Amino acid sequence: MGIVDDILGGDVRSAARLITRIENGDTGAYRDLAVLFSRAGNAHIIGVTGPAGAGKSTLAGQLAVEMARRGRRVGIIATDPSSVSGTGAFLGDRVRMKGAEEQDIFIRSMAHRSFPGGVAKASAAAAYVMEGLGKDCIIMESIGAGQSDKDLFFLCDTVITIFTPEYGDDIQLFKAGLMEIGDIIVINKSDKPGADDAAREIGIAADRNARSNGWHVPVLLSRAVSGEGVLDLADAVEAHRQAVKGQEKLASRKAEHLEAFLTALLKEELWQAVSSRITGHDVFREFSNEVLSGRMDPYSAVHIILERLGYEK
Ligand SMILES: Nc1nc2c(ncn2[C@@H]2O[C@H](COP(=O)(O)OP(=O)(O)OP(=O)(O)O)[C@@H](O)[C@H]2O)c(=O)[nH]1
Ligand SMILES: [Mg+2]
Repeated sequence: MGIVDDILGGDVRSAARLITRIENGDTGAYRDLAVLFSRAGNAHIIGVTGPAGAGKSTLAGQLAVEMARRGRRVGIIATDPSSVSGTGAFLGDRVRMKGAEEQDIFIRSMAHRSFPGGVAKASAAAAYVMEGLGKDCIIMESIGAGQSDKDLFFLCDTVITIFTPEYGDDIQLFKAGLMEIGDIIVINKSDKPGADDAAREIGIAADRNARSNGWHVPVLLSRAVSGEGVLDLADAVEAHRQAVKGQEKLASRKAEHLEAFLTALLKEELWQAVSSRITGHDVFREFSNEVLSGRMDPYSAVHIILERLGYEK
């Protein structure tokens, strides 16, 4: 039996192995991925974003357990800002604390490596593999990079944006960027002072950002460490899924997202393919010396390097 059959049969180790191969850029694994992709598309993909330390992992873990209690088969894809990846031990510990083992939650952490959207290049692939494994609810935690997280919507049907009462006016722009993509907004750490004020203020801003699809963005309070607010969050997640499910626009939205993801992936692969060739080239060294010695500006240098190497526009 091939690895795809093993995965479709529910073999967790085969799933983990295929994800690792894709993460390592093993193109030999793409044939297997293609089979899983052709069967995927029905799982509910939930993105979790928000500033560093807002409680994304804690809340994702709590939500995962609650969704599993409601009968969903849950997977979690966490994004690790460092370059090492693995089984998501840290997040895993949190979810395990909640007794996730008997809920059969599949957890995977991926190295970010600056891919757009605050997730990893192989995160989408991991979702296809998890769906093959039988997961119908996949929670994806982004690194919360701010503006670039707008791209998270590529991959997700429902995006949860988490804030805490600790964020003041100085990050309005950052907040606005993250708010725009949130289908559900959560003010976590509601045990801290100012939570009600933050919820009110963000609620007003959310009303201003009303969606064209008629979905009203709820602003919820939570205390992820104790699990308070998680039931309401799970209700909101289910309500959002129902709200967008029946819409004609859904198919075109999915197509639009997939095309945006395709472009992001192409950009990434193109850069990987040419960057080492460029930076290792004599021409690069020659003109980088020109810039470092102050004889040429960086704009002219890049223009000439690309021209010399045949990449001119
Ligand atoms: N007081 C309080 N602390 C919380 C709450 N939720 C999470 N924390 C704590 O906040 C810290 C960060 O939580 P994480 O879940 O790791 O946050 P994160 O957003 O995933 O962090 P990064 O992935 O590192 O950006 C941990 O020490 C949590 O225990 C809460 O509701 N109240
Ligand atoms: Mg985290």
